[in-house]
Amino acid sequence: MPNMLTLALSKGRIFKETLPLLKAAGIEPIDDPETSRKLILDTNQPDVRLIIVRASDVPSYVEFGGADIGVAGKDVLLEHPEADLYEPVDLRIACCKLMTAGRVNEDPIKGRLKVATKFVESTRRFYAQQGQQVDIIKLYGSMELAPLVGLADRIVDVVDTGNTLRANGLVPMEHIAEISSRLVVNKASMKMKHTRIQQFISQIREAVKEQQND
Ligand code: PRT
Ligand code: MG
Repeated sequence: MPNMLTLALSKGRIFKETLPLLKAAGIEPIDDPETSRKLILDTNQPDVRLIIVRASDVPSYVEFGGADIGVAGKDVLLEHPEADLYEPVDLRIACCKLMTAGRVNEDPIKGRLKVATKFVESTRRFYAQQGQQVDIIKLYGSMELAPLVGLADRIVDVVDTGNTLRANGLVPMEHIAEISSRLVVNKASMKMKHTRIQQFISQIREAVKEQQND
């Protein structure tokens, strides 16, 4: 179908929180990705399908045309400042904060600060703005562990309730950025499927407004 719209979403909180917005735009998936093993989900609209990708892969799928549209956390987008994408709508979902954190009773830090994170780009930028030289250690998950075993002095991670930090004897320290999920759009798709995508964007914008008023 030449005017097919492919939407890239990640499982979990982004999928759950995007569903009501899609529904308001008249789009409902046929299968539930939490129970289905399918990576391509048909919807009630024959010209719209959803693809299920890793949260951090959404920008690549959309930039390089594997999907026309995607939903990505701002934390993920900040790691790809060079990505050639439109970012037309703040969906105001999956909200959290990008923060530094460290041990509750940390010893005085000697020498250069060691910071463990999967958000290398945002971390580099944050400490550069502070004029502080740091060593960044790239991790792919369970960052909270790093300060506990002496791999790093601090971590940079997204924080919602702060329960995960607390459970590991860590405290949030500096606030780096407010995070929410954004609609992202492939630039060529925006040209080629302009009418359909503009319609989708305005429906989603309306749905976001409605949700804010609730
Ligand atoms: O799992 P995968 O490696 O594929 O990717 P992911 O972990 O980035 O995906 P997912 O679905 O967990 O998160 C998708 C997006 O949700 C992120 O890119 C953020 O924009 C957003 N988001 C909002 C969050 C949180 N809130 C959040 N709390 N992402 C992760 N967390 C983590 C947090 O780091 C902690 O480990 O959830 C845990 C619970 O948080 P607390 O503070 O409530 O304890
Ligand atoms: Mg996860």
